[in-house]
Amino acid sequence: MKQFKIVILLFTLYTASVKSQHLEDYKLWLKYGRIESKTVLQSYADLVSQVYFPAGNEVLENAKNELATALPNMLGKPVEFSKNLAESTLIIDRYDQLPNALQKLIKEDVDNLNDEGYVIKTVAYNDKNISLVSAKTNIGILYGTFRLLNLMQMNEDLAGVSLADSPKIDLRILNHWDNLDRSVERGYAGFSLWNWQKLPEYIDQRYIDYARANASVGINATVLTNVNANALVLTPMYLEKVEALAKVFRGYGIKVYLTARFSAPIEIGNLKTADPLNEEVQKWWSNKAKEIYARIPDFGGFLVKANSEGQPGPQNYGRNHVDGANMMATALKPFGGNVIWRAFVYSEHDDTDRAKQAYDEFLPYDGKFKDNVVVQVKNGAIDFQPREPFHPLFGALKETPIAMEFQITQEYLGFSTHLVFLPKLFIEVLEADTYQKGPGSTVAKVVDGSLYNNAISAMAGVSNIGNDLNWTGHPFAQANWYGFGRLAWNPYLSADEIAEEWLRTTYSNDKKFIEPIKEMMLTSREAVVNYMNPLGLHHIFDTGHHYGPGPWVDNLSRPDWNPVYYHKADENGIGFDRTDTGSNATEQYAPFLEKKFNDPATTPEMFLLWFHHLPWDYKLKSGNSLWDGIALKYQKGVDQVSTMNATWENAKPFLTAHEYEEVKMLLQIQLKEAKWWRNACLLYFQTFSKRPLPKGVEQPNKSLEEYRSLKFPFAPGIRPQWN
Ligand code: GCW
Repeated sequence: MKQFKIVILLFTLYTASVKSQHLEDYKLWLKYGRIESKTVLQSYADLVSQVYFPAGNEVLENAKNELATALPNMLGKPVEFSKNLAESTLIIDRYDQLPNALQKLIKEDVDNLNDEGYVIKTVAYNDKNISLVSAKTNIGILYGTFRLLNLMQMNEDLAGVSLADSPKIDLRILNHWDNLDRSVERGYAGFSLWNWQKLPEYIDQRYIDYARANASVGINATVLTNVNANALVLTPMYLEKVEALAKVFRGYGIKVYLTARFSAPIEIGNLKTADPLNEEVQKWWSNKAKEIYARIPDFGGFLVKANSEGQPGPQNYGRNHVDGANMMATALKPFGGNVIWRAFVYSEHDDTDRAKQAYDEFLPYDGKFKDNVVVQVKNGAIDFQPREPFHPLFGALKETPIAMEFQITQEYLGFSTHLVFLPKLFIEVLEADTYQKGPGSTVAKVVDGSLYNNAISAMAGVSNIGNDLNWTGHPFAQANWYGFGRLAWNPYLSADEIAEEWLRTTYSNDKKFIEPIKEMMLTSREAVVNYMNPLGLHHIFDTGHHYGPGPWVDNLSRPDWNPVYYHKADENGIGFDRTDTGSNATEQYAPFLEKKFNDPATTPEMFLLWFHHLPWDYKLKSGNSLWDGIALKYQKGVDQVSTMNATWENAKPFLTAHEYEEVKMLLQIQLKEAKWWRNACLLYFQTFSKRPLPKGVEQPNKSLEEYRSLKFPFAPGIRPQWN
């Protein structure tokens, strides 16, 4: 009997710990674990021994609550809030509320802040050193509070801290590709967070935790619905639900946007047309805007995918993107709303190189949009590939605010199974020099609006969030959400800094853990490029779901959906000639880059086959032939994933069993899939190159036919058919 009881007890303890470990994943980078170092603990206990934090407004209450939850967790004792400013050790308050004597001490810092910025500073006041968190606005206070907690989680020395920070980009916005049936297009972390069925009454705790996580990295807007839009979300039944979400998010400084289906006036408005120049249509949108703002006074606006991949748009009526965007902009303008108009366009009726089409179509519209329109452009000219040169519209559009669209969800980077630290990719694009206003005209400067002094600056990230217990499917995919937010706040941060912050707040402050794991994160992006799309290869993914390799696919209805269109492998060689002897996509870049990209010798090898069709025995910088070079890159990618596995193995002592196991299992799948990519691609390309695999490249253990026969009708991320 006694033994039995012990077994029961052990089992209960075991299940409780498994459960709570899963809940640890749920907490993201806001774990607020107990601080281990005694000295740090003591210095923080002194710092917060008496906290003055008058609230009285929703945003401030949320900030104060965050502090009231986090501090006891980290310090092991309750926090004392005081009404007595003069005796407090930590003062958190808006600048205009502070006594003059305190204002004077931070005036210069505050003057340099924008409306969302904050100051965290140690100042001498009443004969002692105190810490001050201040800002011009309530939202600045919220961001400052999160930053303070972030620094504490990283055990930073706060005695003498002096930090002033403001976001460099106005609109830091997540794009959810969430459908009303809760499926998520290209979503690999379960179903949509938005439980439309239970809204508006039922407010899931996840909405609040989602908002906290976003606010903690400065994300200030969210588009709730898929760009492949459903007009129903604009009907009163859904708007009531959207209103409930907007109410939660408002308290965290997050504005709600919706996707607007261009044909909505017909589908839900009973009109015969959606022609943007038709007066009734214009009136319909104006009334719709009025109706939305009556419910949601701080509604952000519309995100629109028009005349792209079958979505309706102004061209259905012989009008253009400017007509469509400006019509919606006029409707939103009286209420302060924006139109975010996507430039992801390419047509099956146009046989121009797909990479050129968006530039060709949008450049003539530069300067023609109303001032509340932002044109949103994907980071590359094709489609969120593991690596692409920056989209030539960056820097070329000079009089139009241009938003960067990154994809956080890993449609082409191993879904939520592969560990890929995306800030490396994002930063490579942001650091790229467009040369459009001379050297130093980086994409980051275009996006933050500083190069051309744009009225609005914006960075969008296609969300990787779903209702999985850990939000993002892969625990390390949380770092991509975090990293997107940090870069939208400051596009000049380094990948190293971001990885380090995330590791320290998510896992551990132990250097012996951080250094190797950070290294693993920083190389993971190059690894995925190597084992999927080395040397500028792109879009060789299997049909539709984009899961796994499909370089052989040649039977899709549109030529530019077929991988063979992109790699153009034949007996002579491989690659897409985009130079002046080919599609001439290079001419869309500034002259300096055009020249560089026109010559394979001066094209960075990472973009070689993006711009050039080259013979199999073309000599690479390493001295290897192109064929050998491709094969060795694929092998290198696999080897890098093996190293990632070994690195994780070594990290075991620093992790709980659950933390260790979940990533270990995922890394093993990643290794298996990296080999699959290498084998399938090399066997297929070998049918053209007719050359043996070079030394050091493992022989595939299956035949090309076996790889070609694989089918995945239920791969995630594609909209299910309910009938
Ligand atoms: O890459 C493609 C995706 C589509 C997506 C589209 C877009 C929302 O495969 O699923 O549709 O991009 O960005 O509009």
